[in-house]
Amino acid sequence: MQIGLIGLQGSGKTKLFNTLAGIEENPEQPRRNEAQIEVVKVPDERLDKLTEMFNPKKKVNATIEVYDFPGLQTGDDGKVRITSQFLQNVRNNDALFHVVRQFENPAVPHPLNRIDPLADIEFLETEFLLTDMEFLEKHKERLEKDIKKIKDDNLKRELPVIEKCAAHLEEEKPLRTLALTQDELKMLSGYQLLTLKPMAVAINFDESSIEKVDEIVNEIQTAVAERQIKVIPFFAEIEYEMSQLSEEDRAVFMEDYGIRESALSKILRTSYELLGLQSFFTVGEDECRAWTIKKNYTAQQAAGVIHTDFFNRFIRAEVVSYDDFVKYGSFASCKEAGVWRLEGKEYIVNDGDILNIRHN
Ligand SMILES: Nc1nc2c(ncn2[C@@H]2O[C@H](COP(=O)(O)OP(=O)(O)O)[C@@H](O)[C@H]2O)c(=O)[nH]1
Ligand SMILES: [Mg+2]
Repeated sequence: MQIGLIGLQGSGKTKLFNTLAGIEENPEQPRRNEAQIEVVKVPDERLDKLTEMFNPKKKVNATIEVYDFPGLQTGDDGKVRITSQFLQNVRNNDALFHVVRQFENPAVPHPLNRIDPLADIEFLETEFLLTDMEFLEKHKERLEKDIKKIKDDNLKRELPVIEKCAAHLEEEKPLRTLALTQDELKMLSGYQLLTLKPMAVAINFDESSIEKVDEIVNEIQTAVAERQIKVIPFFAEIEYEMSQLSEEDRAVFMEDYGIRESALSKILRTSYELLGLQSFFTVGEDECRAWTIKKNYTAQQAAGVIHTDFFNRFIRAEVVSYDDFVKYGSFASCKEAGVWRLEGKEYIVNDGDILNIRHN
């Protein structure tokens, strides 16, 4: 899974990125303005508990790739430019986090000289909408020409889908709010349409506005709920300082500031929510490991995430839920209690299932 931090320059993306990745900033080094990627471990208390119970040689957390992209800047005309490089960057991500600025910092001017998160959100949403419209218009023309030239049923089937998307955008609605079938989504998947991407907004507050956080977040969430954008607050500067502390000191620090959940935890939780993801576990003396899958995955599909061979040679899955396992303490006790199950390939995996795949 791949998520990208995007937004205007100076909104706090790199600060957030460094916090998520646990990178220590070097004040001597000038800030770079290029894309960076870091593989971030997904913290998981259930995996920690299983590791404690099995004492394996290795613990392997699920991971997520986080991208920090260069911020959008104003050109000579004073307008912010969406560059082709930016669009290229954005297209490869599964979900986007638009970092917008609520903090005041005269030393770092906002590219449009305003502190107005909603206006910043509208700005990028409009740009995305226009980009998709333009793409679909051109694509439709091409499609219509091709349909005349070659008789291809797939092309013919695609045309009404493209038209439906274009009509939705005409109403100024992002494509993520359009009801599309699995089939239709598959047709569109190659085009990497921007407004089809799951989107969250992360509002960067400073310590002086901690009391206003709930009010501002509620207001903005209400304004963008219709567009299926999820809004989360965070505190780039404070949380960066925190990320450099020991775990104990961090807890005290969070308490002092009244921060209930770290930026990392919020970003991950939101990503799982937006993308419809969940975890399952594999356990043993060698390794305890968390895996990320889509919510409706079957046991066979989950097996395929571990290894393609497990998908191809799948026989059955041994299944115990995490809660049952912790309650009974071992596979033997789970069997005795009747909560250990053998499931076939169509079994829909639940969040927190412990799986052992039988294959030939
Ligand atoms: N006061 C304050 N400054 C911040 C905050 N977040 C970022 N900054 C500063 O704003 C500048 C730009 O931040 P950066 O993360 O590089 O922004 P980016 O362009 O979005 O990557 C840096 O000097 C940060 O220290 C914040 O929450 N409060
Ligand atoms: Mg940056």
